[in-house]
Amino acid sequence: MPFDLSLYLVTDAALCDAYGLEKTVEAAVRGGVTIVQLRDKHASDEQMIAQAKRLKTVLAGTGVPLIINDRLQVALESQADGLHVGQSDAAVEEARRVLGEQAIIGLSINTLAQLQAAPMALLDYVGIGPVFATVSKQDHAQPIGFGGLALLVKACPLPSVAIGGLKADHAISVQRAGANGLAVISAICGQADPFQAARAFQTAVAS
Ligand code: TZP
Ligand code: MG
Repeated sequence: MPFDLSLYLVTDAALCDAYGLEKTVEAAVRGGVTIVQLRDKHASDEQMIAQAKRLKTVLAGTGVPLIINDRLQVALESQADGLHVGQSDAAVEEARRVLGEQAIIGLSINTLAQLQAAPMALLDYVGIGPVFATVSKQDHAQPIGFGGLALLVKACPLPSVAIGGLKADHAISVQRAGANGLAVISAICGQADPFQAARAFQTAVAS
């Protein structure tokens, strides 16, 4: 499946409470989200597989891929489009072997050493950050700012998406740093109107 990193929504079930996950994702995609990652640190694998299947129904026909955070088995059993792993998650090698050539596989990167150690040939994209400190990820690594982002993007042979504390106003700085897109949790999921929130990002990304 072809993918577009320009506006990457990462979900948080608690923040999507007001409308529920499916309605929030549906609105965000209507607003311009180009790729969706199901991320849930609390659900069981079974719960997450069921949620992924519901999101696949929401995304059917939109061309927006569904990526699963961390859990290889969930990605496999839900037949999601791909998997995103962090530095301490399932090995990229195993993910590629199990999910196959067609899967979209992404890896989180915070430092040049991590970038240099990444198995680029097995990956489709990297997530770079956090750009800013954020409450959406409790154990996040040291924020890198736009300067750090630019350095890592420059050293990265793959498409990249910036993450961490990003708002629509940051689109210009992310683009100047050379990243292909912005990944966002709270500035879309946690908003009273996720459609308008996504729309604001899309407008900023496109201008
Ligand atoms: N990885 C690095 S920062 C982050 C993740 C999953 C959370 C980003 O959330 P927000 O609300 O967009 O700052
Ligand atoms: Mg992880």
